[in-house]
Amino acid sequence: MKRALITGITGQDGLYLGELLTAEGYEVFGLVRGQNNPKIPLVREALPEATLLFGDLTDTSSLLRVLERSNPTEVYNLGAISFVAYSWENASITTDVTAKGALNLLEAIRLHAGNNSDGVRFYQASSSEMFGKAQEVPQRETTLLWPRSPYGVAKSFAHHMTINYRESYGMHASSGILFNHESPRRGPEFVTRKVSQAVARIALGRQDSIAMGNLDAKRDWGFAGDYVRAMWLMLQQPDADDYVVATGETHSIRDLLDVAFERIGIDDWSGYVRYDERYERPAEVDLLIGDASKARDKLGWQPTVGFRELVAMMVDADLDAERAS
Ligand code: NAP
Ligand code: G4F
Repeated sequence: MKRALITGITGQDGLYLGELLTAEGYEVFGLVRGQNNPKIPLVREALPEATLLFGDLTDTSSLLRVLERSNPTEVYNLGAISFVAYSWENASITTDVTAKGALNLLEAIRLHAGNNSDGVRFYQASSSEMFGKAQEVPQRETTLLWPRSPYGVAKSFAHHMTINYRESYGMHASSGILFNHESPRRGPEFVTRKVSQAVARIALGRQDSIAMGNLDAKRDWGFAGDYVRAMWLMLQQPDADDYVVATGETHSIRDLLDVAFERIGIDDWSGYVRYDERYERPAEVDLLIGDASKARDKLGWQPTVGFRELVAMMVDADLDAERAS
């Protein structure tokens, strides 16, 4: 039986990946931090068969203990401080977790696996945020990295360290450069979920308006359930490599508002959206759009959920949740 260790199992992607790997017959282990993590019940409900092990990406000895206990054939490093806006306020902890945490895990795997470091396959959750001030449109695996946030810088370090461990030690270490992916499980701090929750509450008369920052930024948004399949496919390849995972379509925050409000029958949302400069960022990533042709050709991966369907799925899920509360 294949055994997978997932860091970040309490997050959006961790839950979808855990479900996929369980369906594929894996024994799933999840790294959970904190002495009383409030998301544990959520994980136990979604993944009743998974074994949760306590540890933290900033604590290498805890990672070694978790590796010994789980003895995984595949390790997926999804753990990170992942909210870009927060990373300016907390650049040092973002670096400790998102950058150095990946190094801690790579090093722990190398020590744990000894001469058999090729026997533990590793996935690093790299990000399109690394492209930052994008030097090419669309962005692909070879596009120069120009990160614009402490988070982007931290992810760039982890990305290069993953490549370095592959080249230095022959590790089967792959990096997925994933563009934004969303779902009803997305954290409410991210723009898609912030909008879907607010729109659901506006529809039910529970909220008057929504305060937003830059509406002109463009993102390549896909469905998280599709993207975790790409992670898994990368680790099933004979050789490790790096892949862009994206839909190849880009939309502005205005487009997101159009589709979300349309879903509740409102064509003109201007009276419901307030500008609030507190949501502006010190440096913005203006345009992300990915070229996933390598993932399509080598992994046979392609997205199944389009932008409109994704936004409708999120608004509908939040309407159901609001009605039930
Ligand atoms: P998420 O929902 O924010 O989940 C982040 C996870 O990291 C949570 O489980 C969190 O645990 C865990 N974590 C935070 N600090 C940790 C620490 N010190 N030690 C161990 N675990 C820690 O993120 P996501 O959307 O699922 O994304 C998964 C990964 O892909 C992240 O690395 C993210 O940066 C990257 N990524 C995401 C996207 C996207 O659009 N979603 C795109 C590209 C890359 P707690 O629950 O305890 O906080
Ligand atoms: O939803 P966001 O916070 O996501 P962002 O910054 O693109 O980062 C996400 O995707 C990355 C992949 O590219 C991941 F690596 C990262 O972990 C995360 O999952 O913001 C999207 C855009 C930004 O341009 C932001 O300025 O929305 C703009 N925005 C405008 N008003 C807002 C708001 N973002 C948020 N969160 N809240 C607002 O009120």
